[in-house]
Amino acid sequence: MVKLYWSPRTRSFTALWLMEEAGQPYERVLIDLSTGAHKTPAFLAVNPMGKVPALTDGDIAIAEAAAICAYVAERFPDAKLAPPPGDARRAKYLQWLFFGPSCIEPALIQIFTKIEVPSRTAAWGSATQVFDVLNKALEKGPWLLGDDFSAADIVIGSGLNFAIRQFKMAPSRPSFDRYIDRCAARPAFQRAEKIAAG
Ligand SMILES: N[C@@H](CCC(=O)N[C@@H](CS)C(=O)NCC(=O)O)C(=O)O
Repeated sequence: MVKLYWSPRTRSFTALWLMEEAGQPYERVLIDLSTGAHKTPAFLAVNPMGKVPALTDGDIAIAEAAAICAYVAERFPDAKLAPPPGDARRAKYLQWLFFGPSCIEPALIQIFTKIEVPSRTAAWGSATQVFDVLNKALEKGPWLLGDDFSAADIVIGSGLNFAIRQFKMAPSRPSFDRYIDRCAARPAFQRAEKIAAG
């Protein structure tokens, strides 16, 4: 059975929401970050970074929230969380899946630390560019792939919910508000919130 290693009020929410969308039985293993449980040899064997979320599936171990999304979407194809290989929508699906960790995360760090990086050398361009591109992609909706919800929405939706709605790290925009509302209206998102709240 799939085991999800998680901790409340962390990026684990992405994986929790994902598993609730997948609709498959899974075991949750609560990692108490205050005790250092994530730095023990047993947990480092699951994720050498010593961070949550992480997931095991029998002998397979995987970490990094977006990679976990890609893995689970392929592991449980009936959940229809990813366009299958060969489907024309798959290119955009992969692009948005990677956009979270590759562009949104560093853009937020840039805002937080106020570091100046030339946009031509920064992999994410600039925070303004990241949020402008996202705004354009989300204006139409309802999802990043149009009518089809996918694991890319879990990565981007939980990232925006965390950074913009919960922690107000970046200014919101009407398209972001509507998108986060749509994500938050999903029953799986609400179940994940209840679990995370304890
Ligand atoms: N790149 C990782 C980041 C995971 C991460 O930063 N997890 C934090 C909580 S949000 C963590 O486990 N921090 C504990 C620590 O590093 O001691 C991902 O996307 O999954």
